[in-house]
Amino acid sequence: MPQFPAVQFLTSSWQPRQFPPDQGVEVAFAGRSNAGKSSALNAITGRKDLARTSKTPGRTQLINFFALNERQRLADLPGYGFAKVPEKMRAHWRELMERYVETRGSLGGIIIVMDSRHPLTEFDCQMLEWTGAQNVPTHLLLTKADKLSRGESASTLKKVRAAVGDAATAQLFSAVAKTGVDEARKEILRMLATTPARASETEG
Ligand SMILES: Nc1nc2c(ncn2[C@@H]2O[C@H](COP(=O)(O)OP(=O)(O)O)[C@@H](O)[C@H]2O)c(=O)[nH]1
Ligand SMILES: [Mg+2]
Repeated sequence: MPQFPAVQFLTSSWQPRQFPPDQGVEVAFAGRSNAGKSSALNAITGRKDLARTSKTPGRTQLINFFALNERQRLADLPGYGFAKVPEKMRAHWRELMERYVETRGSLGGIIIVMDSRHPLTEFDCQMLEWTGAQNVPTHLLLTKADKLSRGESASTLKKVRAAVGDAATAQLFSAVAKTGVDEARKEILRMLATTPARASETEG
């Protein structure tokens, strides 16, 4: 399995003006709370505790940025879909995410992490709407695939691919069984090697 380049924590941002400079290229991870986003990030980067896994979802409303080098970053977007969170926090989440996807010129792609047993929730579809509207390349990780039989996971992948069409690519993944890690790394590195379509507008 090829190694992923070493990543370093950069900063946490509660609002857009705290984001690191909008230069180079960034790949962001999104996902409903508890989908397995932190576990996926850790498996992909090969770091046990890069992103904290949690049993109390929806507490963090920050975007965490990690640097691979001076030009390439990963962003861990706050989880969404938390039923017990106050409306005020939900509104903050919505505004932060929408602003991020709409204005981040260095955004080279988004990975949407979904529990393969419950794919394409309302929140995933909202993300797909934002990335589609901004033409941000989108890749879906159907994680916790170890919880499904081979047949079930194959049919889930087929259904999800049919549902999203050209809007996103999709793959099966498991942080526990470490399946799909190579495929995910390749996709992320491919996104990080691009020049985001909107980058030229913000960079000299
Ligand atoms: N079986 C299985 N459990 C997983 C997998 N990924 C995450 N989990 C579990 O799902 C729960 C939520 O995971 P976490 O990574 O914190 O999700 P996040 O809220 O999306 O960041 C935790 O109990 C994890 O141990 C996986 O691939 N397989
Ligand atoms: Mg998490």
